[in-house]
Amino acid sequence: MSETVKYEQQGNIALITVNNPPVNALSASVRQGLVDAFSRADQETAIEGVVLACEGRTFIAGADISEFGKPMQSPALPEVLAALNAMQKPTVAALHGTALGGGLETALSCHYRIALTSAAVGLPEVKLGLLPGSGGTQRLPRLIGADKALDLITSGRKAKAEEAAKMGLIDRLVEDKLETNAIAYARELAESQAELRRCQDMQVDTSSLPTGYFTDYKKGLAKKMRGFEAPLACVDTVEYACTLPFEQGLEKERELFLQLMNSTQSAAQRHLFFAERKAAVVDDLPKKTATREINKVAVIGAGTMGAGIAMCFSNAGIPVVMLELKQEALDRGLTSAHSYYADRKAKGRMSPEQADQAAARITGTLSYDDLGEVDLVIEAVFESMDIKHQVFRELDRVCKPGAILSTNTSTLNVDEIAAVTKRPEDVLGLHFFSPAQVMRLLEVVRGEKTSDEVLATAMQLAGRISKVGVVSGVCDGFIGNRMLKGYSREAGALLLEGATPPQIDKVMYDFGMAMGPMTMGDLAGLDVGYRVRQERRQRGDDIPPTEGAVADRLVELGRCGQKTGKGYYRYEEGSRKPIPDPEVEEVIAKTSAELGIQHREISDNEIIERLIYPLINEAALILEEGFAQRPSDIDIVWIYGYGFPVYRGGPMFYADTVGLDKVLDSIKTYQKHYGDAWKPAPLLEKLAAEGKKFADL
Ligand code: 3H9
Repeated sequence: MSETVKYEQQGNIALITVNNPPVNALSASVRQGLVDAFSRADQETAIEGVVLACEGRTFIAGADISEFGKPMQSPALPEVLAALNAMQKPTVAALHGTALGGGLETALSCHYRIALTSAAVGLPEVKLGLLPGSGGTQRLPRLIGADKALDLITSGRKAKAEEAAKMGLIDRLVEDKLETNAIAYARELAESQAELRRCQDMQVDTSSLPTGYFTDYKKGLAKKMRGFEAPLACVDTVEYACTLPFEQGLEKERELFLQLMNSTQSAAQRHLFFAERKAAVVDDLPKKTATREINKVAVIGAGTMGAGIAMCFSNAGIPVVMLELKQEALDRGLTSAHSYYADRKAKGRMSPEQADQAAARITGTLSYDDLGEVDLVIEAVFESMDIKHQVFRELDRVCKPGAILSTNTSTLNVDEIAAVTKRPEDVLGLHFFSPAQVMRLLEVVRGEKTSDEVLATAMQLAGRISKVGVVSGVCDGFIGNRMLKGYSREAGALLLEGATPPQIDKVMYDFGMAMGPMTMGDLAGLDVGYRVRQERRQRGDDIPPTEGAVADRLVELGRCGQKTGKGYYRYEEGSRKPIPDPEVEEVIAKTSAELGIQHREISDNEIIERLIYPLINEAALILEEGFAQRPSDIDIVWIYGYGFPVYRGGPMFYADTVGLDKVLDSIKTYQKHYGDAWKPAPLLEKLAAEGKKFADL
């Protein structure tokens, strides 16, 4: 029999067990093993009922994603499930862990389902740019109704066993002894000659669905999941379940599934699934590197960032003390954290008990001497090397040996910060993105002297606080902000050449960015960049007159962005809605004239290339210089830190889909017009010349 599927006889019941670690994915050998086992159970006369269970940590967690995009080995999952569905003896799926995707579809093809109360179920295909492709879209609505099925299928969320039982998805819940209970259940069904309950024989009750239900559902999703193809296709398939006979619905599902499987969006989302997991691996870190225990954390600075960081730890159940020098500032930070939890409680996102406990885990102090017992410190004070030095000297004085000292700096040199301590091996950067309690990225900046143990602890900690940690070396701006520079530079240049803020923003929004660069500037505050440029000028840096030219003029007019009610746009009192402002157009026209730049028509395509290609070029330099481990890490940084569209897979994946030769050609054209800011990265030239992709690295 198959190595991954075991067949045992337990009296009159056949126990079929899948064992394909780590998550019992439905790889080719499992599919073949299942078909053989079903056929044997059906043929053996002594067998009166069948239990399908899994070994290890979970019931089947889905199709084997690593097989996608390659020629599919027979039997395909729909064939396996057709065989299961046709069985003439009662079949019971025994669920533990997470029954996901093809795993849940397998369970839905059994006649009955029993689960541990700790189990969860879901159809997460939509998160991979797909839809459930083995009957899930046709069986689930028949079993639990169209509205509940639509919610599960289009969100991809997991439902706990209890909720699933209430929906009618699970027939019986047990606390423990799953296998024994499942066998008893199958025996009971056999003895009572229970009906062989097949979802396909059921009808979806559509009587309570309002007219236009599916059209409206799609409209809502198109807004919520802007640009994604799969959620809309999911709705179509559920509609087929309501309107077509089962077999025809299955055919439609298959058709749409294969279309999505071959789409760039799904390839991008599958790439990100593996990229996210790969990011956790630090290639040169020995597997068995020890980690340190982190049970108590301190955050220095209780500003917006500091308070957000404190919430991240508190949310993970880790007590945090925030330090400020003045009571007033400390109170502001504590109030902002505590009102965040009050809000979560009011909106029902957290139970009153959870919210109160989380708020109570965040405390404050005015004295460094209170930090003697903390295991980790994150400094989040003003971006000035002098101030950081003062903070780290204090930390070095008060923190216990073995405490990890980290900085949230986004611009300063982590090695220089570490150098003022007597323990640079315990220092690293932990760069959170604003709002820290929301954004999933954590750049883990590995200093020259950061120890393996400290780095491994930080990467583990990222997971604990629900972030995706990506390792970056120490370079100006690390991975994300270093790339952002070219993006911002070109956005400013495009304005001078005749593009308007709404035009640039719309093109980038339609490209899929969370927001365009001008809206982002207004949100972050234009004065931030202004101050940096002023400082650089004072230091004698050679800044081209075009760099930040429009933004600087706007700041000088008191237009600092949303906080002053005016920036690239104007904002009505209490509103965040950007309204185009003729005054800005005048400023742009005047600035262009002063700099001798003629306005011209600028195409949408040029806007995309001028903003996105510098990201790609800079990323190639970062890779070449060894500041990022791999292209997929860079994709993760831009997806989770900068709102790059998920369905484009990140800038590196996007570059691969465009073709590196095409990207390089455009970069060379811009180099001719705009000079060496557009100098192609040697790595990009090399890959393009060899006809390769970033994915080949
Ligand atoms: C589908 O089913 C399509 C069907 O409708 C139709 C077909 C015709 N395949 O996440 P973890 C690997 S689409 C291959 O770190 P956790 C993962 O890469 C599928 N590999 O563990 C990792 O490998 P490594 C629908 C998979 O405990 C290791 O397992 N299903 C798959 O934090 C451990 O994973 C899904 O989308 C897979 N399906 O979480 C479920 N799943 O160690 C996707 C995992 O080398 N999976 N791996 O890095 C998950 O959501 C989580 O992995 C799970 C466990 C919750 C199961």
